[in-house]
This record gives sequence, C-alpha cells and structure tokens, in this order.
Amino acid sequence: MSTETTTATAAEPSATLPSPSSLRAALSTDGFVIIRSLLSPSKLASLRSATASTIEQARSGGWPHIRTVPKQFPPWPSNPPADGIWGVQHLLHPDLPGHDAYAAAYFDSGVMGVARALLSGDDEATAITDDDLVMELWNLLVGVMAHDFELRWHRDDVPAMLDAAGEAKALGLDERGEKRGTPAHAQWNLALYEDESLVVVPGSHRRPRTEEERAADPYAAELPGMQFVHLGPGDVVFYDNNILHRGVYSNGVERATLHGSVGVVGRTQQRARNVLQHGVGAWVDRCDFGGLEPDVRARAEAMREKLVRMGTEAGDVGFYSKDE
Ligand SMILES: O=C(O)CCC(=O)C(=O)O
Repeated sequence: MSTETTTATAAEPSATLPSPSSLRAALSTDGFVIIRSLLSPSKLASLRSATASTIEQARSGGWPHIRTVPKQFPPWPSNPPADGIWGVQHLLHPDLPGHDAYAAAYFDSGVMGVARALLSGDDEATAITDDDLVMELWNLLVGVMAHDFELRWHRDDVPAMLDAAGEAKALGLDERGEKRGTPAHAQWNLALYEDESLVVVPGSHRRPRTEEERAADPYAAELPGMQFVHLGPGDVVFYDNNILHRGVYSNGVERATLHGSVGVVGRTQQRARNVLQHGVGAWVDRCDFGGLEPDVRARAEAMREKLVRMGTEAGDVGFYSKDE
C-alpha cells in the first residue's frame, strides 16, 4: 500500500479519517501512516505559542530536561552545550510552563482515537479502549540552529549489533518472517511547522536489514527506498519505532514537532524500560491535569495511574543500551 493512499485530510479531529482497518494496514505495510491536519487551527496556535517559550527556556539553560547535541540516546546532560539541543523532554512535567497545552494535545481525543485504532486488532476481542491505554512519553523535537546535525540510522528497540536472526526475533517476526501480534505501543510526530527531518525506509520494520543496509555508513545520506516524511503544520505521522529511520536537522531550520508514545496495559515488559529510562518516574505522581476538559482529564488521570503502576512493578529499569 502506498503512503499517498493512506493519508487523510481532516479539518477537525472528528472529521473524516481513514477507517481503523486502513490505518492499521498502512502502518503494517509501510511502517508509518500520515494523517493530515489532525490538529485544529486553534490548538495549533496555542501549541506554537507554548513551544516558542519552552524552546527559549530550554536553549538558555532554564529547563534541565533536554536532548543535547551530539548525543543520540539518553541519559542526556542537563545543561545546553555550545552545540545546542535537539529536543526538550517531559512536556507533561508539572513544573514546565505550558504543560496544560501540552497535556491537552497529548490526551487529545483525535490523537488518542488514531492511537486506539492502530493498537487494536481486526476483531472485537482485540479492540483497544481508553481503559487499556498507558501514558508514556511526550517530548519536543527542535531545530539545531548552529550547524547541521544528524541522528544515525537506527531502530528504537533493536540494537544495530544484532545479526539477522537476532534482528528478526527482536522485530517480532515468526519463522515465516511474518510480524505477529498487535503492537505494544504507538509512536507519533505531530508537526507544528513544516517538517521533513524524519527519514524512514518504508517496510523495513518487518524484515532484518539487507546486506547493503548493514554495510552502509550509519549516517548514510542515501539508503535504497528511503523517504523523507514531509509534514505540514498540524500533520501527524504515526510510525513503528522499529522502522529503520533517522533524523536530519538542517542548519538554521527551526523545528517544533511534538514526539509522543502511548502504551497498552500488559502487552510487554520492555516498554517499562523504554519509557522509564527517560526519567518520567521522578514526577509522574505530581502531574497536574486540572486545566483539561472533564472527559479528557478523566482519560489523562487513568492513563497516568497506569504508568505509575507500571513504574512500581518495574523497579529500577536502567537504560536501554543501543551501542552508542
Ligand atoms: O527527528 C526525528 O523525528 C526522529 C527522532 C528519533 O529518531 C528518535 O528520537 O529516536
């Protein structure tokens, strides 16, 4: 299925979206699916205003939870280096000004509706409801203004050092090479401005790397079939975080793209480490969702509660090693 046939235009979150099964088919086939204009213009405006302040605060050292250049994976230092930052962490943190706007966007009914569709199976028994969702990560990816910066090709949960058999297993492929089961989480980028920093190799989430991909420079400018994901303001791309992908941040191009994930209760142990290694456990019990509409707030509180439970059960999870 080509991505063009699986994009949608929707003036408001409740407007026409692809059916849940076609969203799932696109994610399953291509490893990503783009939804155009999921965010309404008023929500977009409020988020642009919040992120402008947050980015200034983070770049000037006023917010310690940042992704620093040139480090790709956590843990990151808390002071912005001369080379700059490429992300701001913990948008739901109660001490971050603007957290109300970020919470409204994360728990937004349109966004969560797409997540539920993508996390559900094709039959009723595997349908996902709000009761199954677990709050995970909500961060901001920003432009690196002083110079070009690139992340290397990677899969979020599969270390590059694995051989083809290990890679197939980590990708959840069965002996016939088919991807089995329903996903444990959904991940998305929601662009507030034009953005084409994310580069993916469509379909690579359901196969080990080819010999050419294995042999390629980790920062290779070209890989066969690769595609820049072009997002306009308010567009969202949901993607399998084990698709072969990277980020390319061009000198001087500002970016404000919200980067989130949401999990499903009980689907995998590994999510605990992937989520908690980012340090969410230190503040999740203090989240303040008082500024949300009542129905969104109820969803938020329940999802937060499930993250707290996951953290309590997981104990000390450490960091996920991706051979950096
Ligand atoms: O910049 C992007 O959109 C990709 C970010 C990424 O690959 C990551 O956070 O692992």
